Amino acid sequence: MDILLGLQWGDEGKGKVVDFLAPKYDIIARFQGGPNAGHTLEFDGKKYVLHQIPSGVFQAHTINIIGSGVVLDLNILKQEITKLKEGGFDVTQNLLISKKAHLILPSHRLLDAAYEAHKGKDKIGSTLKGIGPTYQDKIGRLGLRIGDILTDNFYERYQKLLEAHLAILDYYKFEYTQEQLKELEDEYFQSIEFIKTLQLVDSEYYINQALLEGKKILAEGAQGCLLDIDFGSYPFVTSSNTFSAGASTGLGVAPRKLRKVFGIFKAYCTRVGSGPFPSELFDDAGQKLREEGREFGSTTGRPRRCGWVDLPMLKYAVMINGVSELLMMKADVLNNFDEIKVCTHYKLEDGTITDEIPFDIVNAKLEPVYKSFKGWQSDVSPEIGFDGLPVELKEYINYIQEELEVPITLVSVGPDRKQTIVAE
Ligand code: 2SA
Ligand code: MG
Repeated sequence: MDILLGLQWGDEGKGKVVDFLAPKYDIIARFQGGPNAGHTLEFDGKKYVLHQIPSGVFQAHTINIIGSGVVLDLNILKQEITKLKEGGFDVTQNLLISKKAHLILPSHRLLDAAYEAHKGKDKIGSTLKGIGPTYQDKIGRLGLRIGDILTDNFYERYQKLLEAHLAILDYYKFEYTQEQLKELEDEYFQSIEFIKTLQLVDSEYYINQALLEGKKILAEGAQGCLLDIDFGSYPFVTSSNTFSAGASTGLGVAPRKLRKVFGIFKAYCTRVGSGPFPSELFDDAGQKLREEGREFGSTTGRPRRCGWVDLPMLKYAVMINGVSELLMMKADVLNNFDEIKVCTHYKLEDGTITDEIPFDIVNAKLEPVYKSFKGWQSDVSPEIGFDGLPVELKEYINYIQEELEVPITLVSVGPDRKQTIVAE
């Protein structure tokens, strides 16, 4: 099984690359996260955003699996499936959902909002999709899973958990109306009936059997490695293991069956939500990156924070993920820049220069140390191939791959499937 994951704070372009690589795979599987993800794909002049459904759904022969490590919002899943169907893609035949995936309940979403309000100015900047509270219940051994909707006592178990959630909402003095909750619940129970008609499976058996049969599987990461619950800038992280080992725990595949790790990063860097971002730009260059890169959250529409590539972060990501190939995305966004910078080190308060991430990254006062590159100042057509890339872009690519000691094997020069250049 190969893995594709983001090496920054998400939105690196995972959806586009999974869709591009999908013809080489039999199965695409999501292993963590939920509707907080927004994977954007463009082809034939149309744009699609997927939240919970794996990005292989546009390939007729690819099986798509929502693995046990994912948390699912059934309303959003129903909406996603319905919208795809309206667009001419009936995904239900090729979509398998793990019975062990945990359910995001309507009250988890209210809890998410309550916790964020309680944190005030220290809020995480959550997508408010109920991700944190659902993983909390999973780890607290209180949660409900997809397979539970098929059992007789589901409703009683739902009620019991709901009561506990309502007590917490009272504790936080979170205001909501009974109508609001009822509306969410009505839609939820309708969605449950719809989801029951889908293929709910023991996905760990399915995947391991497929591996025995020599099928090729790609695990599709969501968010980014720097948002990992254990290795990200805690507490400004998401609530799952977004790094490569998460594919093992989130799908039930043994570590020794993991092979390639595709690490994907933007030719610059973005972050949405709160938390440290040493190479963030607050000037015209940052604004230009946001505009040229259309950097707005694909789930929430929030403007994304923009900055230069951060090598210490990427080195860390390469280390913990065991990245075997690097894929550089959105290089075209830099087409019209005179100067491009890379943060190579941090200067700490005591003057130390380091390329390691300090433990207290959240409070550390560090200054990025930059190396400057000349921009290529031209459009890059996908037809020119790797060898035909502008010299300045080649220099930029060479520097990064040498520093990270991993080859860059793909450069994306536009949002469309076709705007992709692969190294021979
Ligand atoms: P959550 O909702 O509990 O997972 O939020 C916790 C932090 O994780 C960040 N996060 C994300 N960062 C980038 N992209 C994400 N997906 C969407 C997108 C986000 C959007 O594709 O643009 O539309 O705003 C994503 N999901 C979670 C989040 O910002 C918090 O910092
Ligand atoms: Mg996204």
